[in-house]
Amino acid sequence: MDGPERFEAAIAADEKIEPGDWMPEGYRQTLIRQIAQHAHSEVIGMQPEGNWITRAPTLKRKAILIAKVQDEAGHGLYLYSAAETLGVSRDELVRLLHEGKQKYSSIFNYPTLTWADIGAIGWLVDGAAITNQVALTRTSYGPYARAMVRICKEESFHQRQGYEIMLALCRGTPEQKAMAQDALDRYWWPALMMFGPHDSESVHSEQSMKWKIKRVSNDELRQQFVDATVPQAEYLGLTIPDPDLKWNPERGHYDFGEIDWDEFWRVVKGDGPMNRERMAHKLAAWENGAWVREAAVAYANKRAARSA
Ligand code: FAQ
Repeated sequence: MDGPERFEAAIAADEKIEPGDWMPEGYRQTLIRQIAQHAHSEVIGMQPEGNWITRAPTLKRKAILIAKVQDEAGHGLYLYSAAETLGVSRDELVRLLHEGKQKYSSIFNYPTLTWADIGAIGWLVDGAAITNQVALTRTSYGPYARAMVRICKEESFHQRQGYEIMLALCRGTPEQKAMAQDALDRYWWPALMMFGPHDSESVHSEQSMKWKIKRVSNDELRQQFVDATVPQAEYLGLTIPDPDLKWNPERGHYDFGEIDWDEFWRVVKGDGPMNRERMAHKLAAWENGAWVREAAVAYANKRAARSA
């Protein structure tokens, strides 16, 4: 079998495509785009939660939050490494992000106004991320699928710590419970937007599903997330801010209202509440860290020269 035939046979047989294998250029480019966007999301995603490290309510909460934020940096690194197996460098991907030519998830363009937002992010944002990423553990590209397995284990802990923050607030004073409700009110719809446009509007889905890069569609994943999350909100005694949310016994799923797609596209195109701040912070961190990168390269060169 030649390269293209072998590729098609491997996809049909649910086998993984590995870095040295022949692959269509479109497959490679789609993976680079998606994995890079995913990696950038993990890195930019450290900002909203990092905002609360100095103000976490107890030492224990602070230690947990620091560990979580560090995990997100680690996820970014696994993902950049997975992308590098496709023939791009991490520096190139970071440059594309900084020039606004690659994206990161819309969700990280919303502010974290109260401590309850840290609970809502763990519960809803990590919850949505896991729903998507569990499906991606079966993606056809080997290095991406393997990165997902490890990331999902960590996201699962993140989701639980967020839910536990919400539980503590909901069992606390009326003011604390109101804070939890307010965080849910602000984060519910942006969390649903994480799954991307409706399948009928999704540019890449059809081809990505054929290549088994995506295994479950945007709308199906969103539905899975809603179905899993509604009972969790009920257990907390919180109300999901959607008057159209209702169990549909015929479908065996919750029906839910329409996302504000104008808001979604505004945020994706750079005009969300925090887009400018997130990128400005990212660029400043990159510039301020230049001396560390230079020192690391100089050290590596010196060691290499010594051992030569
Ligand atoms: N935000 O044709 P589709 C995390 C873009 S989890 C921004 O449907 P596709 C963990 C899309 O790129 C978050 N842009 O695209 C964490 C495309 O534009 P393009 C990251 C979005 O790729 C938790 C256009 O719209 N997870 O970070 C969004 O087939 C807590 C048309 O869309 C992943 O990235 C959006 N929400 O499906 C970290 C998962 N949705 O590229 C810290 C992997 C769509 O042509 C704290 N990615 N767009 O210019 C995926 O599964 C897919 O890429 C989708 C989009 C489902 C996001």
